[in-house]
Order: sequence, then structure tokens, then C-alpha cells
Amino acid sequence: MRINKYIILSLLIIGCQKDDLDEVVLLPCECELIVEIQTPSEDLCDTNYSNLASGVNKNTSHFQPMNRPFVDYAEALNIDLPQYSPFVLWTQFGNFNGNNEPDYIIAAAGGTSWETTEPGELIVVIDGVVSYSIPNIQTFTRKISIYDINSDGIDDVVLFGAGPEFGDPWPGDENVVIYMSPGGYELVEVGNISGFHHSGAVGVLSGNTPSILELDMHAFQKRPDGFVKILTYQSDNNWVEEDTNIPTHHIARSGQSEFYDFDGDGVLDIILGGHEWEESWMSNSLGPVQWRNHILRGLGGGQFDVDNPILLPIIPNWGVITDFDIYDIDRDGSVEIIITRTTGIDGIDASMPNDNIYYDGYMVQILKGNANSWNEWKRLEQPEIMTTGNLHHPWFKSIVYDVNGDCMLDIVPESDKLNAQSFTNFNAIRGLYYEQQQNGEFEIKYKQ
Ligand SMILES: [Ca+2]
Ligand SMILES: [Ca+2]
Ligand SMILES: [Ca+2]
Ligand SMILES: [Ca+2]
Repeated sequence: MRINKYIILSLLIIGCQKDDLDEVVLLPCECELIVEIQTPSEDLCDTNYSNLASGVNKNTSHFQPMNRPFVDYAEALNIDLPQYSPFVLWTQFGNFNGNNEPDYIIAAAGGTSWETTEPGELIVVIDGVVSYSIPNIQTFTRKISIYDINSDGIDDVVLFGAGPEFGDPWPGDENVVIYMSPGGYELVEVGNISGFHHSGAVGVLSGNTPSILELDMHAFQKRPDGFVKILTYQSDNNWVEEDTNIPTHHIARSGQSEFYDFDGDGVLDIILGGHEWEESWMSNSLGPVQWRNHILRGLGGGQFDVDNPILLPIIPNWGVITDFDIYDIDRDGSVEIIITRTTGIDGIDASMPNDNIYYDGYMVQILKGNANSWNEWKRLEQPEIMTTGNLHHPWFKSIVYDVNGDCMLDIVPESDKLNAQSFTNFNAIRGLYYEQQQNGEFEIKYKQ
């Protein structure tokens, strides 16, 4: 899009006029002259991120127009991040004081081992200023989603908690909502189930109030005949819990999820995935496990077309899914699915990273398709240094953003470490992004 700036100049115009004696006199008058000035080319495009989604796709926690890349979260907290440990900064952008400037929340989660996980802090940064530090009541927050739950124009926060990874069964966490307001916040536990909530999503599934879908990957052990639950907002202290029709076994490997209306029928569908490989126990499990990335078509009211999953293409050896994004990234009128992955295969000790085999590095897979079928369009591979550097870094997400201001959306692989100045292992690739070109290719670039 082209933005022209108009500058109004007040000018003193001197006019000439003859008087009654035929002598020339000068008559001053003030006029306004509007001058159209074309701004330099790098400023021609000012992407409005709130226009990248429309309709029901604005009523989902996937819709995050406040997202910004290249924020140094560790610097905001004045900490050094360990090279590899469960300690991680989960983050999410929102509009927390209503001025439409990007704010963000950080969940500093985890301890030094998966077993000794301890509750951390929730830090809220508003207009660039650390404004609140809230003791987290979850043992291990695993995903943050943003949605204006009470429709007051201020984004609220949903914390999905996984709890520590020990015990039989793992104890889990209850999910938490933080209602934000310009002057403060209110934190409440919602729901009744403590679970291994590795993911979840927020969206309007019927009527006009949002529901929280709680993905407890271990629920199939505790409630083998049960179903995935949703919590639907009634008032700040009142949520109604209901079963969906998605069996607990179905989501036993669903560590990532987002609501999105893929088929354009006005009803939110869901994309699910996590560990993209079949394990031997699944053939004897009490219910089928859908381990592949897939879409379940939404039927409304928390019901989904579970029997007809739309399966998405596999990438062998890159089986751990760390993020889903959905945008019309090339502006051809159809959305693409952007899947962020790290390495992973069956049979590896999941508690440890393993060079280029497990929890190490990233790859971005982009799909094109239609309502019922999706195919791989592109793979964005990591720079060579990430393959050779023994960095052991798993938890990347992708931020879709026009980094170079040319009106074409780019893809920024992000994590708490990739943008942390203090994490010196990534110095050589600081500012990394994939810049979309006119020919549809994505080139590795580094923002200075
Ligand atoms: Ca709100
Ligand atoms: Ca739909
Ligand atoms: Ca497209
Ligand atoms: Ca661009």
C-alpha cells in the first residue's frame, strides 16, 4: 500500500492590486497551500497487522496484531539465559492499556531440571516499561495466549500450565486467566482440572463469548473415556466447563494448537500437532491417537469433525512441532499454513537434547492448499551455524512481520535466546529473518 503524507503550509501571499489612483499597492493575505509529498521508498509501506485477519478469524487467540519481532526479553529482565535448561521465557504480545501500542508479558518458567520445576514470575511490560511482576501460581507455564475475554477493549492473558514432569501421573497445572486493565490486573485460576496443558487456544466457538480449549496431553491416562474440555466465559468469576467431542486419546500428542477458520465457513476450525511420529503403544491404545499434524473442521459449539481429520504433510526427522501460524503471506487471496519445527524422531530420550536429532535447531514448513487438502510449498532451513554450533535449542516460534518495510511479509524465527544479547552463542545470527522476495522466494537476511 502507498501512504502519502499531506503537509499543510501556511503561506503569506502578496498580491498586487491597483487603487483608485491607478497606483499599484501590495495587499497581504494568508492562504493555505496543501502540498503532497511522497515519502522515501522505505516508508511507503506501513503494514496494518490488524487487517491481516477478518471475520471470525479476529475472534481467536491466533489473531495477534501487536506481535513484534526482535525484542530482547532477557535484557528486559536483566538476566543471562542458560545454554540448555527447562528455564525459558515464554512471551506474548498484547494491548494491555488500551493505547494500541504493543505490550508484552513474559512467563519466566522452569528451574534447572524438568523435575525441580518451580513457579516463576510473570512480568508485564507496558509501553516498554516493566510495569508488573506477578508471582506465577502455575508450576510450569507452557503457553501464553492473548484475547480480550471480557470485551472491555483491553487484551487479557490465558496461561496454559503443564506442571513438573515427574510423578505418576504427572501432577499438572490448572489454567490461569489474567484480566488486564489500564490500572492493574486480576489473576484467577479457571477450570477444575490440573493437567499437562502443553497447549490450548482461545476463540468464539458459538454465540459471542470466548471459550478456552484445554489440551491436556496426559488426560488419556486419567480419563481414557473422556473428551477434551472447553471453558466458556460467562463473567470474570464464572466459566462453564463442557466436553467437546474430541476424545482424550486423539490429542495425546497434540502439543501445539490454534483456532482458525481454514475453510471459510465462518466457524473456527482447529489445527493440532506436536510429535509427528507413530509409537508402538498407539496400535494397542484404548482409542486412536492422531499423531500427525492435522485440521479438525469446526462444527460449532465445541464440536469438531473428528472422524475426518485433514492430514498435513510430514517432514521425517523434524517431528517436533513448536508453532503454527496462518497468514496469506504472499497476498494471493488464500492463506498459507506456517509450521515451525525442531528435530525429533521416535525412540530418543525426550528429556535430553541430541545434536541435530532431537530438540536441536529449527525448520519452517509452509503449506498451500484449500479447505480439504494441503501440500508443502516451501521449507525454510536454518543457517549453517545452527547445524554445526551444538546449540541445543528447541523452542522456536515464527513471527510474521514486514521487517524491511517493502509490503511483503517476512518470517522471523524467534525464541528467548535468538534475540537475547546476553546469549552470545547466537551473536553470529542475531537479527535473522527470512525476507520474502518478489519471486516468492524467502532469503536469509539479518536485521542490523
Ligand atoms: Ca479485557
Ligand atoms: Ca471453518
Ligand atoms: Ca497466500
Ligand atoms: Ca518484507
